[in-house]
Amino acid sequence: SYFFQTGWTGENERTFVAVKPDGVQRRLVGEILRRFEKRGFKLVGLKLVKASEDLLREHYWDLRSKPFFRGLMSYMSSGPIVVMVWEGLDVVKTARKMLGETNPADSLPGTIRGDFCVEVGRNVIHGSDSVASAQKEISLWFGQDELHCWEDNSRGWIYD
Ligand code: IDP
Ligand code: MG
Repeated sequence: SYFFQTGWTGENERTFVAVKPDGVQRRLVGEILRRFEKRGFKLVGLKLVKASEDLLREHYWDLRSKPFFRGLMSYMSSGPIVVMVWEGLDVVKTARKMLGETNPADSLPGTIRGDFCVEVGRNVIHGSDSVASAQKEISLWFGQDELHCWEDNSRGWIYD
């Protein structure tokens, strides 16, 4: 079906992850990619971008009335970010677990935020919070031609 081909369900669920400017500066891109790869998720989109204010405002639209919104905009536009799309079973929920809590102080060791940062305003990574947000964010940050379907040769060793 159309729904299945465009992939938002089962093994074809997708999520949007971004290494924020501090994560790029602190050379965490490889480490973060490695964690998602080794977990068994499939990389279907990846690029380094300098986000425009318009794009960031759209991305964080739900937070527009928060007191930290201006600071968040300047933080997120302070340097390039690495945006990626990962695919796999329950990837939205699992990615959020891998990231840790919004506030690094509440994030357990072993999570990305729990291992690599200390303050909420410099929490190194973004991950979609729901399948609906993931759909919105992927279409905001990626063109269709930038998302790649490929046959996973280790699929049978990752999925029963
Ligand atoms: P999330 O990134 O874990 O989904 P959200 O509540 O959606 O958390 O907030 C988006 C981003 O806004 C956070 O990742 C963080 O960078 C920033 N942020 C959230 N709360 C605060 C705050 O209290 N002070 C400063 N920045 C914040
Ligand atoms: Mg969020």
